[in-house]
Amino acid sequence: MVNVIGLGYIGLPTALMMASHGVEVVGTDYNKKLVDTLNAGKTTFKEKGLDELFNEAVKSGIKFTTEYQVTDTYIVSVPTPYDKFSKKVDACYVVDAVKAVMNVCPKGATVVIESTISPRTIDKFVRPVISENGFEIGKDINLVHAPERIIPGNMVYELLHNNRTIGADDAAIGEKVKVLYASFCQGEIVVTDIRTAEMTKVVENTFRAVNIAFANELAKICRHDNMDVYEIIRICNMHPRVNILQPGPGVGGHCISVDPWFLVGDYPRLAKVIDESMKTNDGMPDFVLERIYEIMKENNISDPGRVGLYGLTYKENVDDMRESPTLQLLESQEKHLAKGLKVYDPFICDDVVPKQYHDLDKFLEDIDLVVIMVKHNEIKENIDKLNGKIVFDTQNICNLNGTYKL
Ligand code: SAJ
Repeated sequence: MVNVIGLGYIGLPTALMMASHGVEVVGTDYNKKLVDTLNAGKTTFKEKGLDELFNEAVKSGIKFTTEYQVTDTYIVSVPTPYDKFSKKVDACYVVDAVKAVMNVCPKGATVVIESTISPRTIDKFVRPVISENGFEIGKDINLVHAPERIIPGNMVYELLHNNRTIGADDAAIGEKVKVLYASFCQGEIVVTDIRTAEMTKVVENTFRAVNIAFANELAKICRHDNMDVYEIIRICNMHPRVNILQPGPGVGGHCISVDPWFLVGDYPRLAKVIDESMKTNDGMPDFVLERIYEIMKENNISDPGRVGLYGLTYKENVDDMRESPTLQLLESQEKHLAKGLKVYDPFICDDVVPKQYHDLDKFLEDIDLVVIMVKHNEIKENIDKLNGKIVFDTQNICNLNGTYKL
């Protein structure tokens, strides 16, 4: 039986996927409310295909509990936030989970860490916990790092099809864990050592952060001299060895906006390009805010209440607001200008969106300037409703005449 610890954005789909492929799975989370919701037959976040997968897993007998199980395999998928000051990974949740596992696990158990961690986190924080509990690593407890790679919005497909990395001290244990993941994963599964696995995960997200920063910097350069960044990128990308990403209002989520800081925190004198890239991306919400002020001025809008931000999530078609550029912009706005920008997001129904704006038409009625922050399908399908509005499109999806771009 596999005990999956942490039933969040990664742990839940992983547990469901294994269960629906014939693995006996018990999911454990210390959040009783979350466990109760799952036991009541409901998923805890919106994701394409997740409800169907959930139903299959339940049929196959998956169980959810707050208790850690006595078993031979544990998969730890708890959050790893970073410390905003030191820029280093905060492994406290991983450490707590491994401590709790040590209290119940029998000798011979394998502990797989799925959470994203920076290189050496296992050496510095996880190995000591195991030793302190009187276990000998490699003899009593086997340690593995199997970082996840799935993208919110397409998690179910990517869980099935992405290649994966498994880092283990002992290749034979790596191969054993590979068989477990191969129960559902159709991609190639590479077995390597733990430090390499730790590093590859962070490097993958850093690669993307640096490339997004490059696109964002181009957007700023082009704005400064009135050039069309999108057309320039489109043409450059026709070169066989050039593939520039798209500029945007900032980088959100818990991965690309976070993981690269681990490298800056650990190697401050070496990670220069990464440091600058992260600062560039972090500066984008302020850049957008400045553009909003310029556009307001140009159009004689003095009341921020006549300006509406479309989209609160960190990217399109998900309900996840973590580190979202819109939230960063709103925070910044509160510092610089009177509050008052209106917000709307079809995926967000809590108090962040005033009740009257649970509907796109009502939101649009009350504003003159629409700022497209997120390219949800909803807005793409309703672009003609923006006719007659002043539009600032940070996502390059609106071709109405006079649309302002980044
Ligand atoms: N973004 C841009 N321009 C682009 C692409 C993205 O501004 O051209 C922005 C998005 O709007 C968003 C942010 O970047 O705010 C990140 O979005 P994303 O879709 O690129 O990635 P995440 O954070 O949802 O998921 C990433 C993925 N990593 C990589 O693509 C290397 C995913 O595979 C990882 O599993 C995930 O991080 C993770 O958990 O580490």
